[in-house]
Amino acid sequence: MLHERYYVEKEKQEKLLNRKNVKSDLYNGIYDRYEYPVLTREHIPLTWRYDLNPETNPYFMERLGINAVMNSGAIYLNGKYYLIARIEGNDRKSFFGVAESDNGIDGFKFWDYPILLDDVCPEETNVYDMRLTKHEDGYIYGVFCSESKDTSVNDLSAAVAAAGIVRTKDLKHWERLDNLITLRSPQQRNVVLHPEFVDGKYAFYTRPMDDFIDTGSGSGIGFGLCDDITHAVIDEEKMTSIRKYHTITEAKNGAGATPIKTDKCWLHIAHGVRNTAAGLRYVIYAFATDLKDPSKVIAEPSGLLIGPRGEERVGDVSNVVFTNGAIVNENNELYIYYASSDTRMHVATTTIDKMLDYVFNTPADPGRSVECVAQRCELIKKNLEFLKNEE
Ligand code: M1P
Repeated sequence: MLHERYYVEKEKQEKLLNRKNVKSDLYNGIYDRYEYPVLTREHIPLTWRYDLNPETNPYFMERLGINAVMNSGAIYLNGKYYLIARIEGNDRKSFFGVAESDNGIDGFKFWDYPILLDDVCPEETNVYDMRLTKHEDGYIYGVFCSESKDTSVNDLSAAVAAAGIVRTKDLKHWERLDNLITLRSPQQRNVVLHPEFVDGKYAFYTRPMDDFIDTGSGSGIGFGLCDDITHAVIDEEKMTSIRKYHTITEAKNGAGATPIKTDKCWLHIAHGVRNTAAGLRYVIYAFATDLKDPSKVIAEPSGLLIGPRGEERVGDVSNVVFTNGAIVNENNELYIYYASSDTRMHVATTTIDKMLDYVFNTPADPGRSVECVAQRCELIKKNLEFLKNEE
């Protein structure tokens, strides 16, 4: 017989899983936000957390608790919306689980088991933030951060970040490939595989780093080519979207969702980080690159696309929004999945048309207050004249 509390928790969870999401009233014309997160730790199946047998768990205690569900890769397959969520146990170790929804805004349910990766790196301690790429070679690739202890220095918390690579055709069977090697960058995080071959090679967006937290001399989102995805090695990394002084990317930035091919450009949705007295602040921004040369930035609107708002601002790592997955469906509707404060997952919805309008028609950051005011005065002047003519 099951513990009576099981039924209470089960009912609570069913209610959560069946709750309809509603658009929030925050308006900017660019995208819609939603009232409720799409995934939280409460979405994790009870079977992953509790021992359901009252003989071995008489108090119905969580035996393997979950702390957070966040930074999720996303993919649209056969009319369903899938998130490969980063799930963090109470033990601080992250792993991946597949959650499926019919409409992309609510009803996400985890499959029965999390993903058990091949144990090919004995030194690997933690894995997180998978980006999914439906590549033209026929595979779905997952590129994620593979973190190990840095044993070369006398510092208990020193770590090394590398890009792990897996591939699948069905999200069920995952083949682990060699970690990416970047010959000129000691560490990598936020690596994303481009969906098409470039010059006949696999192309990666990288984020060169000198250190685990600080990017140091790394000046932005890199781009590099490699011949063999099964033993991926990148020599040269050229820069795409670069960090700039006194902008949202001053401290660091990183590729986010896998770039989306449109009629006009590759659309990128990435993250930028700046430092504040309250610590690092992570926001989401967008830019466009050339269809023929996906490393060449052709438009970069000023400032942030999505910033942490309301309760999104608070969590395990507060003042953070972070994306590593977006979906475009057959109606050219865009679902941007983002985590808030390393704690829960949300969605913002828009369309490809709106995003193209946003990236190409939002003015670029002129770089200095006086020029920003001039930019705004020009808009106000045009508006006042327009209003006068309308009245
Ligand atoms: O805590 C905020 C984010 O920090 C890291 O991002 P970045 O590499 O740009 O600093 C990542 O570890 C990410 O998982 C996390 O959400």
